[in-house]
Amino acid sequence: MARVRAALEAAGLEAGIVEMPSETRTAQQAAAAAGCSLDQIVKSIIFAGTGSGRIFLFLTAGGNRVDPGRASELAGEPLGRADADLVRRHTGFAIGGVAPVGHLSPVPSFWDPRLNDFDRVWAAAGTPRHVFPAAPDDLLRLTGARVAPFTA
Ligand code: 5CA
Repeated sequence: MARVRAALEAAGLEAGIVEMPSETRTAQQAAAAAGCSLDQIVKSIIFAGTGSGRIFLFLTAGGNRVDPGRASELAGEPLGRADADLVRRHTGFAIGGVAPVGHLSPVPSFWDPRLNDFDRVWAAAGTPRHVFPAAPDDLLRLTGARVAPFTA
């Protein structure tokens, strides 16, 4: 959570990280806790190159799913879902709390345009209980993600 706060503050964004009284491990739980629609939750889904082991971050609206074929095309190599160990090693976060920012090292990222349909979205802040709100454009800029459709 400290790395997420630092990343937000370094970008001049208000780090409005909220600890929820219930778990926010899934997008459904996060939406219920934040009182927003499912698609307003930014899922941070990590895929890895099946050969290279390189990782990629897909910032996905809560109700959408990453299409592995489209994701692989964007990455330029075949991708598969990263396992829990790989996710933790690269991001420093455990699945269920992976944040869009504050990773241990920079990761090439892609942005689901569905997220731009909202004034405000919510993302995990590094734990399965902490989330933060942001304007989609602010978060998009901060992640440096490429806007591209990659959902099924
Ligand atoms: N805190 C919530 C809302 S932001 C959250 O992190 N949601 S999430 O969608 O970004 O992260 C949970 C996702 O992790 C699940 O949708 C699932 O796609 C993925 N996941 C869950 N278990 C595993 C696993 N064992 N290996 C790889 N990915 C997993």
